[in-house]
Amino acid sequence: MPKFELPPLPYDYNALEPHIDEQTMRLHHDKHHQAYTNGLNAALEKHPELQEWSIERLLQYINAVPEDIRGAVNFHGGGYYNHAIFWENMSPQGGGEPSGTLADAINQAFGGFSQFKEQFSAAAGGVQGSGWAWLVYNPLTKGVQIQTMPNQTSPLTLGLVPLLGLDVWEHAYYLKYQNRRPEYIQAWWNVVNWDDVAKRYEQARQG
Ligand code: MN3
Repeated sequence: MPKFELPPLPYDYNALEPHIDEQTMRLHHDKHHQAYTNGLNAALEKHPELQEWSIERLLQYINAVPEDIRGAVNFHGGGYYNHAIFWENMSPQGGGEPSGTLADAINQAFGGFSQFKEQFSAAAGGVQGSGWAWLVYNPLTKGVQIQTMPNQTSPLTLGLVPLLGLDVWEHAYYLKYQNRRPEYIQAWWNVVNWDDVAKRYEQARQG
């Protein structure tokens, strides 16, 4: 019995059309996310003593993971966790702007939502090769910040709590947008599930 299982998409494969196309969602969830899940389980099979560890603990304490599987857990475990957040960060009823305490935190950090959107889009567009852009909560500053991460490495490995992630691997957009990553980024804002981001922010704030 594998420890981790592929979480189901919280909506239909075509639900994010036209912003994110059905074929991309099918491949991204059923093939890519499944592969990270399988890779994580395969790595953990070599170390049954880690069976009780949650995915958050594995990533937050990545340096405590045995060296022979550390790279695999960082990559596949990060991929498993990042994508689980990514699906929930989006909704067919998404878009618009955050409200409440999350909006306050964004305004405090960036001076306003439009400034945040601009800086986040630039950060995502600037990721070299494969990686992610994140809005994270920093427990040290008790504020939010933008953090880009290479490949599948999770912000948790830096002690940062992921709130909103944008996958800018080519597999996330190439079928529909080809080399036009900025178009994909602009379209993605239309499906951001701010309720989910706000929920993560409140949980992070409360430790
Ligand atoms: Mn991906």
